[in-house]
Amino acid sequence: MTPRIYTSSYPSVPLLARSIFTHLLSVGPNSGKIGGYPAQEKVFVDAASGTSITRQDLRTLSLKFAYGLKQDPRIKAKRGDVVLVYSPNSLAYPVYILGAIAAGMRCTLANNAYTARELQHQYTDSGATLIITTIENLGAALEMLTGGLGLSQADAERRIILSPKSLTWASGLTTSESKSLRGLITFDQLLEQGELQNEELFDGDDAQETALLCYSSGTTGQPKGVETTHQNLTTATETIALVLGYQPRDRLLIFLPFYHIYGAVSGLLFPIFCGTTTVVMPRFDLIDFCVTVETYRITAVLVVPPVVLAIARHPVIDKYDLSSIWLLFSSAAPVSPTLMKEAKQRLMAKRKPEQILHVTEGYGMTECSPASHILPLDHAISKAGSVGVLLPNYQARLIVDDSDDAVLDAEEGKPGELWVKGPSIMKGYLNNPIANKDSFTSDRWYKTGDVCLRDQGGFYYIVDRKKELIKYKGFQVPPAELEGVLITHPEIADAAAIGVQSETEVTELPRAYVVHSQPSKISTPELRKAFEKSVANWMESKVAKHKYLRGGVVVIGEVPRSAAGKILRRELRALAEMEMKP
Ligand code: 4UV
Repeated sequence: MTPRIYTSSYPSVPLLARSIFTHLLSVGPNSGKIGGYPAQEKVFVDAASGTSITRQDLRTLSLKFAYGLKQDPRIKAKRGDVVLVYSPNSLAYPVYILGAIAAGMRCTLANNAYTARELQHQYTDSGATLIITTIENLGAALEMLTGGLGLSQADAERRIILSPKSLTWASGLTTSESKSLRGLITFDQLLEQGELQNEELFDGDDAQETALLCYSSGTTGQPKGVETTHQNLTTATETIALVLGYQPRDRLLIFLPFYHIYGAVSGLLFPIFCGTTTVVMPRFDLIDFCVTVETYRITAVLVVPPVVLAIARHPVIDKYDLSSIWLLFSSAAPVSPTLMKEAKQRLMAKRKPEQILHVTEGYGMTECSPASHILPLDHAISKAGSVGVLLPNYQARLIVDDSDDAVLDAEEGKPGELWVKGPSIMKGYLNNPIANKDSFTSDRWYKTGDVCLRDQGGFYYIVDRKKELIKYKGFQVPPAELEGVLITHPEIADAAAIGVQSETEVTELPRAYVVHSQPSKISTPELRKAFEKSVANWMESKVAKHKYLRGGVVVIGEVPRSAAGKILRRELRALAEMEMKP
């Protein structure tokens, strides 16, 4: 059968053979400009303190950091070495990424809420040899290196770069802490040693070299290292710019975490490419969000669906002047067209009708660095509910059956699993030939695990998720990871996790079904309830907050499995639906 291949209707962008550092921060022939924009303009601003760094600062600090990484005798970074960033958003975060990349290193970005156990998986799997962390996360990092990996305290300290407490770049250690943690390398020490010269920069044919290693569970299993190359990133900036360019005069607000691909690319790298000033918050808080929009006259915001809900319906919104926003972009999880329209109406209520406001959506995944589809601004109303059209250079197929050798494409207008192909799709999962074989066809189609419809105009609609993933407020919660933790509970014999829809928030909630190892111990409803509650509490000591079992824990007699032992999640979803009916 001839495959039914859909191609982006945008002209293709040329593929570049340069590093993402050069792409964003090269000094132009017209001195005074960096990356094509005035060097002295602010590029990142800390929302709370108002401190900022200019494009020139960002370049200089990154080159100094790169030099320190390469030259410091305690590190001597070599090309391809992996550094793990374990930090909340800050003005220093772009310097970590761009400095490490300028030194030819790969950056793996970890959730700063990870427990030592979760961190250990990413640290060992990525092959990291260094951790950049903050004083708040230092304890978990040291616990992972000493308790988890069994290193001596001195060895553990040598693997940590302590990030600055503030933009004075000092570490924030008290005198006594400095004395007891003598082995730590501090960020400010690395900045003092010199500056990497232009010609030393990693570049040229190395465009296929891995730059970022974010973690994603893909369609199944544990989180895997996604090898995002320099060319993936340079292409992503060029293609997104054609559909959703922010303007140099924009002030973008970012509270999305920089460790997730959405924050890392759309919130950190892409704005540098667009000449935008980005105002950085460490996390979302509705009041802080409103105050920041008002204070900085924010013009563009990247959000996830629960924030669209808050904007649409929370009473506090009326107390603030949010009229500076012209772009509200939602992604990372489904959002209904009704809610998008409500958010728009709410924001328009206090404005003149002629004022421009676009409320639109994009779709993608860590593996696409990050987007494959964006809903163009001029269709945001007429096609509300669609995740948009294919970005430049992308191709798509919708597959109804690939169980045998013969792959069957859906008929026009019918749903199928979305397969995508394009130059911003990851090189592959790090050191994971089995996952790569399962996720890519031999001719490089990537199987997204999302079920999609395409209308005649080329607009795509996500209608279902075939893969195992649970999404809590846009964060990945891999069921296999929850199950792996649950079965280490002394009284749990088997476990399965699914996502259930929250009734009050626009998000899925992780829910676990567990089998008690001695059912006679929970023979009354009271004992069973107490056990379920204790399991939910126990999980809170094991996993990061977004993985808490907010959707509940339910004891069952047996986890439904196929003959091959695969958990039958559809059956559990049907069960949950019945259980949760009012
Ligand atoms: O791997 P991940 O956590 O990645 C993301 C990335 C989101 C994007 C998308 C477009 C951008 O421009 C951008 O900057 C960031 O979320 O999770 C990938 C899975 O999340 C679901 C879907 O199941 C993906 O496979 N998902 C992502 N976007 C949407 C979505 C959406 N708009 N509607 C429904 N599901």
